[in-house]
Amino acid sequence: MIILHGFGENLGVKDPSPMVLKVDAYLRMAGINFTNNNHPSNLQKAPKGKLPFIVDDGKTVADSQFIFEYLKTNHVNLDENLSKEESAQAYLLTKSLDENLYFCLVYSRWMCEDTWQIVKKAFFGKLPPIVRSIVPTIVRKKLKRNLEGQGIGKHSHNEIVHITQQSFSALSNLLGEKDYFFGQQPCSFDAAAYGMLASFIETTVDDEFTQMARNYPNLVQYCKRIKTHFYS
Ligand SMILES: N[C@@H](CCC(=O)N[C@@H](CS)C(=O)NCC(=O)O)C(=O)O
Repeated sequence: MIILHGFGENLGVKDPSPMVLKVDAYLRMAGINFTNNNHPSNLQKAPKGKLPFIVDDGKTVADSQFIFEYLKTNHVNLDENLSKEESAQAYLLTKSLDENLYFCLVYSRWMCEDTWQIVKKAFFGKLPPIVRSIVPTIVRKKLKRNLEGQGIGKHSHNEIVHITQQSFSALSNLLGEKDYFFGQQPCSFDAAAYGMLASFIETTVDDEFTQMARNYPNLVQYCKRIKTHFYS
């Protein structure tokens, strides 16, 4: 039985990490049996210091991309009905969310002052008072450095809003009236897209970034469709 290690429900979503959500979605869409092991302390056990990771009968696989590859080879390949060209597109589109839109989400949660106050309370509010007064600032500084190193953090606020808007607009145009991005059946990119879109659309956070995503009716419907089919 596969055990998916994540942070656990927060900010109104099953997991505040879009990477954990995307693996959770893949497992559900593929109908693979699994259980969740949810706790922020999983981060200390994570082989690469990041979540998600899975353990399957004693074998540990870390990183959502490697997990997808492992699941495709050893369990169910959600992309088996895609052509070679479509598979390539699904891979590159996934990377666009992982390596670009993801960092806009991190910026919105950790760097925008109003949202940061909500996130700080949600992520660190239960820590003992002294730890609570120190740890959030340290983690926030680390993330600021990461965002600058990645590049997104070098842009102005308005430029990051623009980049985010471009991603939502492209996703909305790509999905159009279809049920899933590549047709009638979900593929690996739908798991990745749902993980990322749910982080903006289904969260209780209400800010400029989440409002932007909620302005695309077909993306909102898409999340609802996946929730109904795979999470009820
Ligand atoms: N490339 C990794 C990225 C995973 C990742 O960035 N996880 C974040 C949460 S979304 C994390 O664990 N961050 C904790 C940290 O960096 O300390 C994947 O796709 O799984």
